Amino acid sequence: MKIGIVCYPTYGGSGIVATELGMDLAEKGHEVHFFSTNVPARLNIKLPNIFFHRIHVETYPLFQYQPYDLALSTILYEKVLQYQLDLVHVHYAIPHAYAAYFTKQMLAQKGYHLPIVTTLHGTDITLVGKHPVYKTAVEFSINQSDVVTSVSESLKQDTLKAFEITNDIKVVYNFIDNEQFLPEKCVCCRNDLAEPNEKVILHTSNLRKVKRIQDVISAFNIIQKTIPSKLIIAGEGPEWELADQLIQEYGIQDKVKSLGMVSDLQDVLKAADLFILPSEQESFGLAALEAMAANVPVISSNAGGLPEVNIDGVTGFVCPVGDVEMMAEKAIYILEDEARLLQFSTNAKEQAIRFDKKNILPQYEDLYRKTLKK
Ligand code: GMT
Repeated sequence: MKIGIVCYPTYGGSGIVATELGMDLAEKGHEVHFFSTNVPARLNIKLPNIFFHRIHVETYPLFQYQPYDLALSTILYEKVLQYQLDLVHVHYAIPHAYAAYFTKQMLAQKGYHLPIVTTLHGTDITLVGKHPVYKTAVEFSINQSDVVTSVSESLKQDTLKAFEITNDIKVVYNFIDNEQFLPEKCVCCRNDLAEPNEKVILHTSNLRKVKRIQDVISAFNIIQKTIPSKLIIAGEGPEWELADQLIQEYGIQDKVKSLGMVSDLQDVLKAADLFILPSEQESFGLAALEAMAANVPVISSNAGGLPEVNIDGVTGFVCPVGDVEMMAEKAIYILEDEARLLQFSTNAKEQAIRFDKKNILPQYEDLYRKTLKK
């Protein structure tokens, strides 16, 4: 098939999922055309079967906000015709599903049928999409898509609650390539991060408010009083200053290391003993799945789709949002006993294998094929 993929190029989860999906489809022999404002963070455009089309948004001083969706509709229209694409798969509804709908209409004028697949990723529904200023248009574009998928059952239910949906929503979980996570611990990296007798507790995110980075610090402050440990934070974002202030207040600056944006995240994951993700909202929690693929158990909140990924008492623990005492207590329970830690880490890996790309990719391919038959 010839598939167009529209995504944001940043380190956000939706861009990562779209990129990994596109590269895997290309490896399977499909022709994949990426549309984004920049080359997506993890995209290797040198790979065969991969094309990249930049969405160039022309700036004009009259506009306070530049019309990104018009630029996207236009380039989609041109490239679909030029390369005779079979379908377009948009990641993150806003405004991608809306722009794709207009491309579809423009192409229909030429007698060209373009199926649109829309994947809902989370904040396009739970934070931004249901806001009254966007709701009607988001609802319309979801209902006009030929196929709609959501990355968890929880997100599907949130979508059905927030909008009047007339379309079927298929749950297609996010996935991981377990082959990228070799079982050996990355010893060199681990030695850089902590002393041999210390445990490595990891948090990775874009440090936005929704990630509740203050809960990561507060839970770690309790944990480190019982378990010799280091907290490693990978990622950058607007809440870092607040987190840093809290670290100073607790006086734990020598036990916390911020790595900023990390390109070799797999090595850091492999060096970790425990992953912590206390988010306020999380439709899936791709970061938690990446940790599990590296044999790392997870302490998470119970927000959104996290309980579908992190199985309470098996791959880690699921705690109420904001309950840092419980998060610390469960973390200590896992870390204080080596045999227990090994059991949780084995369970985490088994769960990651259930979400392997081999199991998830064919689901997208089946959906694509069905759109072509419509
Ligand atoms: O909010 C983010 O972390 C980024 C956001 C995105 O759309 O780029 O992530 C969402 O999509 C990811 C991939 O499907 C999910 O794993 C994240 O849970 C989800 N984030 C939220 O729902 C807050």
